[in-house]
Amino acid sequence: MIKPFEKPIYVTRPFLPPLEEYSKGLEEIWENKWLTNNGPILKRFAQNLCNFFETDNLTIFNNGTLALQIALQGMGISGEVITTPFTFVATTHALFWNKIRPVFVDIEPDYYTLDPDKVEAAITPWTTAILAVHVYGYPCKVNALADIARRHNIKLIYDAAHAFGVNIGTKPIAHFGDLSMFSFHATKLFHTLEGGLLIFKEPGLKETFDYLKNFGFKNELEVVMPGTNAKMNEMQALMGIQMFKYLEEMIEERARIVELYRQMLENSAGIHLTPVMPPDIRCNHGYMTVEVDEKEFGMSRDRLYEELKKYNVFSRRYFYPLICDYACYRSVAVKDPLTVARNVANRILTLPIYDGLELSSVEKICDIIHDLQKKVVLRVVNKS
Ligand code: T4K
Repeated sequence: MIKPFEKPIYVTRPFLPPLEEYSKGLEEIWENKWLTNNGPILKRFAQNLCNFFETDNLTIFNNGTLALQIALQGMGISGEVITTPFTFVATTHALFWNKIRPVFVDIEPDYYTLDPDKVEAAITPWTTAILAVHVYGYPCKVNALADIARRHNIKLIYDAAHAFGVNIGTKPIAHFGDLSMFSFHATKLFHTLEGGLLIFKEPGLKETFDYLKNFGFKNELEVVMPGTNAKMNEMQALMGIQMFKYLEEMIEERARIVELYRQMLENSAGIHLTPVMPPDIRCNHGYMTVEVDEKEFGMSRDRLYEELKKYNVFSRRYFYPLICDYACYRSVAVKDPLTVARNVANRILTLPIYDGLELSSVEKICDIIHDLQKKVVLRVVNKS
């Protein structure tokens, strides 16, 4: 009989630097009395990001959603955009806020990213861009998508909210496509409490994005476009600077957690793991996903999700339902049957993974999953 965890085990917990370290950094803010509006700490954080991504073509925001909205607006994207229904709802909201029609197409079954064949089939004269998502930090099929975008002369935009620290070969994932958006929300591997980042190919976009995030101000007297307020403040930027120090360590710790989950779950009937990533991909292990096959496992994903709660384990069904099934998007016409996306959304479960999650807790979560399955099998045997 496995006892529930004494304290809740959430799907994620934010990493926090030692309190003394963050407090020390706060002293500078108290000294400066400069809290937001492109302060000195934000400028330093921006420089750190430029070094990390080896580009000057970036700008920082107060969250990823506004960053993506501003990206679409600043790039003049309009008409139809081909995108995935298997993502966090903010991806589609950013299109909606720009009065762009989302065209949902299916994903591929291994890593749940847009299926390039489906993308190509959905292009119409109104298509202006592809908005693909490196969901869970699993890279999209970047070469195939780039080829489609080039041949059809449309933009390729990545929602890379989950993909900070992911490399393809020797290149950071932001190197691919016309633009990438990263989220620095508290639930992300690399966070600034809340925050977002755009990295782009076209250097001229920086000025536009910087205007758009600061009300459109060019200087004290000139407003050159109807912008909004999407600026990051100094306390967020301070967190970002301090996160860099721990990034490698965090990714390594998560890799150990993923390895243990994989070892313990790989032979479990009805629990399907994503294939191991090709060796040229450097993962960030932001999420730990499994698919639950109801017939093989003996219990539905939803039931497993509920049963785990009884043990104080709070997994999540990222990303269920599909975006096109939310009330606010049901009126969007969807031509693709979305067969893979529907199947995955009904089976996917994201298990706890975060800095500080003990390996013994991971073992226990896997033991609970095995135990729940044994109980179902026993019940079936006893009935027959
Ligand atoms: N695109 C994609 C693909 C995204 O996934 C997201 C955000 C965006 C765009 C938009 O980026 P942002 O505008 O957020 O920068 C969470 C996050 O709020 C959201 O940022 C994230 N994706 C999404 C996948 O997950 P919820 O509603 O599931 O979060 P919540 O509050 O239920 O938190 C999950 C668990 O994390 C909690 O059970 C406990 C733990 N937690 C959470 C917070 C906020 C903590 O321990 N401490 C905390 O401060 O959406």
